[in-house]
Amino acid sequence: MRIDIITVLPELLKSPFEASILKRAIEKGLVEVHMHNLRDYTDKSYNQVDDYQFGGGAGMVLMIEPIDKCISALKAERDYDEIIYMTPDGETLNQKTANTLSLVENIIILCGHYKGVDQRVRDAFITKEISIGDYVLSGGELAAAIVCDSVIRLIPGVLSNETSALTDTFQDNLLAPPVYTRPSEYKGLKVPEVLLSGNFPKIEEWRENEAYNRTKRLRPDLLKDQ
Ligand code: 6GU
Repeated sequence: MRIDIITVLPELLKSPFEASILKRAIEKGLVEVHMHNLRDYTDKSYNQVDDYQFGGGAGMVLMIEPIDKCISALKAERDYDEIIYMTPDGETLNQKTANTLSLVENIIILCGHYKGVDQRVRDAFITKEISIGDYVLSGGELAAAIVCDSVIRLIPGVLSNETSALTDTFQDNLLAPPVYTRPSEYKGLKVPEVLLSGNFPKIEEWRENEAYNRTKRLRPDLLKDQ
């Protein structure tokens, strides 16, 4: 998979790709992530990429021309499955979207900033608009990093234990069951007996039960979605 991220703040998007699972996925060649600074695609003085909005109102708007130049340059090199715009009024990211995106070859992610982008960018170039929740961030960069993390870890071969993504919270619309590690007793706090029993069918049954009960208690809305 190849991900091209268009941003006015590439420095905000460095560190998430320089540690742990995302770093390893890149090193293994399972994903390529390329940052494009929008300011490299403007001919205006002071590398201007934004301007006041028509009709008046507070806040700057990212202009269509540099975005068009950047997207066109990328599209001239390869086909893209999705051109995503990060925006608080997009569809809320969930596990299903992450699963779907993990199966495609090439995506562009455009990060909004200030008041966002000229609406004509959204109308003419964007195929999918994603939000990460009902609150406002100062830009789409951190949200883009979250989309990348949720997608890249699902690419086959990225997680060392291939089955571990299958038991994540939200797969099958269930929260994950509780997990424990050594010691089996700490200051009187005990690990559930069944997990120490070695009876694997019984352990599986216990986990399914716990996952269901936890979901019912903490996120009953997930059970209604089925
Ligand atoms: Cl994608 N962008 C911004 N600026 N704020 C957000 C968001 C995105 N998702 C939730 N809040």
